[in-house]
Amino acid sequence: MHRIKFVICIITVLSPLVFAEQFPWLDANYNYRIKASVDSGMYIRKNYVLSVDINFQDLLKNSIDANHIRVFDQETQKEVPSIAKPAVESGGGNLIAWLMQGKVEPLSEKQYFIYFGGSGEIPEKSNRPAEFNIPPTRHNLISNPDFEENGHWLMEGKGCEFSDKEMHNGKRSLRINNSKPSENDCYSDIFEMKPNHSYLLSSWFKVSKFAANNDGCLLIELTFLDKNQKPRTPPAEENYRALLGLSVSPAEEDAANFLGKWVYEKFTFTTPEWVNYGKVRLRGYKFIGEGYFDEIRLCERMPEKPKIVLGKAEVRPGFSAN
Ligand SMILES: [Ca+2]
Repeated sequence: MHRIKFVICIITVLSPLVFAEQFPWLDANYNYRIKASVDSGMYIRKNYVLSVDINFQDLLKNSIDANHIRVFDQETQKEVPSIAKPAVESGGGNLIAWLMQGKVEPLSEKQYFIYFGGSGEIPEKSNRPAEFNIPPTRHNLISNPDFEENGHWLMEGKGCEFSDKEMHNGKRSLRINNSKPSENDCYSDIFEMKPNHSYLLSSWFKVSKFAANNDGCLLIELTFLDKNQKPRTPPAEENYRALLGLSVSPAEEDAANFLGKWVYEKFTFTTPEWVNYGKVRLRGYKFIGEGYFDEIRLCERMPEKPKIVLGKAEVRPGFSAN
């Protein structure tokens, strides 16, 4: 049995459609394709599972059948085992994973084409080896991160609640409505973390209104906790927390860029050696106004991985989308 490692590479493709050039169209059952150029990186890879996120909804202004997404190796001109499923981190779109078959030397380059948007009869997939299962989506440490259910968040202050007024996904988000700065807090459950590990924290934020004298931010404050689930603070420990926020200042000319819009922010960090647990607090730091949080993700990052660069989506010659 081969040992299979997984890699996630998140790339959003928003390029306009272009017409196919250079490489022949390997399968006329599909109307679109995207080239994926892979640099294998610093290690030998054996039957490595590569993956990318592609938001087909953004790309085609239309949803597609995930069963009709296939990956072809440009060199062998053969289809390789692949799977497609809804992406966990992208705020929509699909995660497409495929097998980089066999042994691939370090610093090798490979090219694949991801074909999609087929019409007519497309054969069922039959080439997936038994050990190629759906990659484990990176485990989100936050419980109820989309606020779709009740529980797992402790709210302090009347201006803090699950809300169906705004949502980035599902039907609800977390609303903080401060009539004075830093008025309301919302705390997650405590979760386990590993020391000396790299993590990615991300969230969607939305400010629907703020006071003219406001100069604060919507903030996710991740406090590291030790084996007794206790925090440390300066001066005992400088690296005692990680912060992710959306600055909300009327002094910034780009207020129009965030006001009334969902904004995605992310932050990577490494935990100190004493950390065994963590906890996040959602708040409007020095913030007066109404803000929302949704789709909070806190995931362990993967070790060194191949680089994948996606090309523009190409349209099959002779196919007209209209
Ligand atoms: Ca939600």
